[in-house]
Amino acid sequence: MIRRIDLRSAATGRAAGEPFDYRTALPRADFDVEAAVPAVHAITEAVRTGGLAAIQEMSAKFDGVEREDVRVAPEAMRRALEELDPAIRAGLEESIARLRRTCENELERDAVTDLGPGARVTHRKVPIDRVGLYVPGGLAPLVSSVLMNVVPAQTAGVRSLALASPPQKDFGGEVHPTILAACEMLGVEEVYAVGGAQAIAMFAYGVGPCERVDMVTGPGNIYVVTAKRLLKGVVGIDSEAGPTEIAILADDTAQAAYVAADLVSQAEHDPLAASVLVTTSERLADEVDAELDKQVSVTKHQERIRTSLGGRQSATVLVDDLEQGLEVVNAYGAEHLEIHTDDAADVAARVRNAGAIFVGPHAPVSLGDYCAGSNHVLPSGGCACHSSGLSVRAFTKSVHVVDYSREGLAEVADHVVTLAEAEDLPGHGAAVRVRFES
Ligand code: HSO
Ligand code: ZN
Repeated sequence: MIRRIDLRSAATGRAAGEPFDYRTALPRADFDVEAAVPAVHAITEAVRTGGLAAIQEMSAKFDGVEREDVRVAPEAMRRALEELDPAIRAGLEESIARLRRTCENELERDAVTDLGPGARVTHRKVPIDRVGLYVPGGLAPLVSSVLMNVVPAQTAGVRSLALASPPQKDFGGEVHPTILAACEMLGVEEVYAVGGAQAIAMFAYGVGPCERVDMVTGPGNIYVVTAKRLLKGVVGIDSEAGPTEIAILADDTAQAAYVAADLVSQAEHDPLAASVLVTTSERLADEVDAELDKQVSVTKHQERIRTSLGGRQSATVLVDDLEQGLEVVNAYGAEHLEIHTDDAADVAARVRNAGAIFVGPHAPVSLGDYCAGSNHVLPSGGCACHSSGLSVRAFTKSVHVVDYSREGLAEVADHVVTLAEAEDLPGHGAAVRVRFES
């Protein structure tokens, strides 16, 4: 079901330490944002010029829903929470409580640096004023993504939060009730029944009842991701989250049944999802193959799981040793990386590139998806090599505050004048000198 790539030196003829292009050996799924640009540009432009009427037209066309008022009424939100299954509520509460604890602990203080008498620079942390959160719809709406966006935003101190999610035909044109219930639990009052690229444009331009936001966050399909790319600049964005990915680095101490279950768990999201096992053990690779056959045949979303595991983006990769395994996973930069090895914590400490790292046999990605206290909105498509997942920091910006007295300025005045002259910008130097002319 899953293809095998043998990168051991006996197979490649490559000596240890010789450079190798692991990124080419491990291709990503086709998630062609460029190809979606013309269609998405037409949508965002229609929203910019046509306003609310354009959004309503698109909801009718794409979601089969006609709504006069795109904002969800407070009664609908209250009702959704009243009718929420108590077990789901308990799960959401636990998830929120754990996330809050990690978020509060991650809050960064202002950094104050005294550089001499009367010379102080403060790196002040400031929450973003207004944020728009996008939550995808569909038959299984990702209610957990509401928490993953809202909790760090609230902890960061974001003053104004709006949320958009597609109107659901099956729920009378309303946003999915579980999403509404989660919003009500979290105190998010401004919710729009608007989906897709049109929701991102509504946030970016401020359309109809929705005032423009400063930043848009949250996952979405190719149209949502493309809209975020097109509108970046008009509005801030978190990351361009593509199809989900799991990589597992394992040696022969790993349990095949756990490894297979975790590969299946992320393949369940999307036919384009990537599941990659990197292992030093051929025996484990064979056992995982057998487990995958067994587990996939009894799982619910078999069709998309088979497509995902059988796709070019998924593979079992054989490596000589953990050294090479680490080279592979660092080059790949998976959204989620599990470590199933002896001394898993030591191995994990040597990983530089991953959206989130799950250490040992009892930290499956699905724990992180719901209840670990970590965030599940993570960089995919190799972006973990330069970007981070969502956290309090994503909802915070910083500003340098420069606070110098006459004495502090005097200390560096000559240097400023010299450097300004070196750049042939004498006006810059003069702006300092004028302060010392009697
Ligand atoms: N694994 C997904 C998040 C998610 N899983 C939501 C279940 N619900 C991307 O990190
Ligand atoms: Zn998941």
